[in-house]
Parts: sequence; structure tokens; C-alpha cells
Amino acid sequence: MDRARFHALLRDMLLAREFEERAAREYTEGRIAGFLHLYPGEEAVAVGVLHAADEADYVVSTYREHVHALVRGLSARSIMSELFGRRDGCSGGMGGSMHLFDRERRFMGGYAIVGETYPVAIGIAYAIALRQLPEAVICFFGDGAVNQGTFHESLNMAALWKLPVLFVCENNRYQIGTEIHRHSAVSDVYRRACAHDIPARKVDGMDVLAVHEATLEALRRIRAGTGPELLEMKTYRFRGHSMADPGSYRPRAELDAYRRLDPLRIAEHLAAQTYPDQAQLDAVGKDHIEAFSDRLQQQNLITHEELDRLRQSVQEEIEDAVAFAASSPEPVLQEAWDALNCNRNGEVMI
Ligand SMILES: Cc1ncc(C[n+]2csc(CCOP(=O)(O)OP(=O)(O)O)c2C)c(N)n1
Ligand SMILES: [Mg+2]
Repeated sequence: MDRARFHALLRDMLLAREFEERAAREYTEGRIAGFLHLYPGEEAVAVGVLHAADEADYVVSTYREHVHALVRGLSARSIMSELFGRRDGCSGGMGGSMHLFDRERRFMGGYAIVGETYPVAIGIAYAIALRQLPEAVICFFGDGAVNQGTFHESLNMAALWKLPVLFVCENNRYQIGTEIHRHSAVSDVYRRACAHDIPARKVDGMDVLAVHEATLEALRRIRAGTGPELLEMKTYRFRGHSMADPGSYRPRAELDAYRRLDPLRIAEHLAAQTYPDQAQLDAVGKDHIEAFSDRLQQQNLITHEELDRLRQSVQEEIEDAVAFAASSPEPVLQEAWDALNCNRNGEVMI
């Protein structure tokens, strides 16, 4: 992987963090309404996975999808405008935070219903398979979505018909306030795929290079027609479930440890599914974005000046996005009606 590629991964992680932290501020100040589910802590997953995707691949996501959309190439302006409920938003200001959509970039939506992404993904994959195209669908879902009936129904159909889907579980260990071992008899999500003979593995979701590498390999096979695969990304969210959730059910020590632990240690630690011990707490590292930028500096893949410029440019991009969203007009009622009837001619959507 070359220098430019590393910089692109780092830039998108920095942009993601800046976007989400700014959205939190705008929400607190009352410029964003409704629910707002943020992604800080999980950046390495979206960035590693989506940098491995081709333009022709489709992406289906959840309600925690701003960063997936951003990395997929939707502009910060169009996403921020959507969060603000403005006409220049990617869904015309009528979807809001959980319903980002961009057909041109094959970003086939954020979905608010837990477990809703799988059937949408396999529907698209079925269309690809019928046409025998070298394309894939990336289907994101959370650890809290694996006990929905749609999970096994969709995995079964995908395996049976060898559909080109990459199922990506963002296992941040929590379904709102419920930790995975309290709601799942088998808390290693990847092991569930064997019921359908789907190749699956777990990946350190705090390490962007590990995520990227695993995704590249899986997508290469999937596009060649070998059938679906599943990757379980072990990750962690630094904030509460949504802006309405202070996240007080998590011990402070756990949160601090995840913020600080070196990403390589995290993989080991998560596999054990235990709270961090004192030794881990004492091993003060950095969060994964800082750890990755440190690694790049040590390997002479980025200089301090270049890093400063990256930080500066993402701040400017987000500042610009907020100013743009704030000045975008609100949608009017007629537009809602037009959107409801947008496919009245039975147009083929994919
Ligand atoms: C069918 C359904 N049931 C319940 C909810 C309420 N709900 C919203 S998010 C969520 C937790 C999902 O957790 P997870 O899949 O782990 O995703 P994360 O929020 O951790 O990214 C629940 C239960 C919902 N949106 N849809
Ligand atoms: Mg979760």
C-alpha cells in the first residue's frame, strides 16, 4: 500500500470523527432534531471496509450511517444538510439522520429498523446474480441485529443462491444498553454463519489496515461468484447509543480503557469478552486514529506537517458543510408528495 493510500485512510477517519463531533454539537444547540446515532470509536470499520469497495458495489447500512455515507463519497455538505432537514440534503431534507440515500453512489440507504438491512441487501444481490455482474453488496449491521429473524432467513437465502453479499457486523458489544453476552447465547457473531456454510471470521475493527485487508480479500472472492461471506468487526463506540443516551450503563473504566488501548491489544482483549484489568488500564496508548497516525509517522509515511494539513483540511470541510446546511432552504410540502410518487413509472432502480 502506498503513501497516498495511507493518507486517504487517515484523512477519512479524521473527517469522520470531525463530522460526528460537530453533529453532536449542532444537535445540542438545537439545529438537528430527532434521533442522532454517532460513530466515534468505530471509524476504522467504515473506512477500512469502504476503501476496499469498488464504485460498482452497493452499500446498505443502518441508522448509524453518516460515516458510511461520507466514506462512500456523499459530500459532507449533503449529509449535514440532511441532518439539518434541509432541501440540499441527500434525501431532500425529508429523511434525516437515519435515512441517508444516494443512488448514484450506490449507497442504498440507512435503515432505522434493526435487521432491515439484510433483506434489502439480498434483494439487490439477487438482481446482480441474475445479471451475472462482477459486483457485490456490502451489508452493515450491528451485534444487536443478529437475533432478528431476518438474519438467518437472509443468510440462508444468500448461501443457497450464492448471492454476492459481504455481511459486515459492527460488533461494538452493545445493543443500546444491553451487552452482547446478555442477549446472545453465542456472542461470537462470526460463528453463527457456519449454520449456513458461509465463510466468516472476526477482525480487529480498531485496526484500519486489518479491516481493509480482510475486506479486500473477501470482496475479491465474492465478486468472482463464490457466494456470501461474513466479517465480524470487533469495535467499540465511545459515545452513548444516541444523543439521548448518556451511556451510564458502561463502567467508566471500560470506556477509558477502550479509548486508550493500543489497537493490537484490543483484539486480544475483546476476544476474551471481559472488562479490562488494571494492567490494561495502565497501558495508556492512544485511540485508533491517533495510533494509526503514530504508526504512519514512525514508518515515515506521513510527516507532522502533512498530518497538520490533513487535520486543517477536514476542519475546513466540516465548517463549510455546516455553513452550507444552515443556509440551505427547508423543503416544502409539495416536495414530500413528489418524493412519495417518485417511482410511479415503475422505473428499474438497480
Ligand atoms: C425491529 C426493531 N426493534 C427495536 C428497535 C429499537 N432499537 C434501535 S437501535 C437498537 C439497538 C441495535 O443495536 P446494534 O444492532 O448493536 O447496533 P448499534 O446501535 O450498536 O450500532 C434497538 C433495539 C428498532 N429500531 N427496530
Ligand atoms: Mg451494537
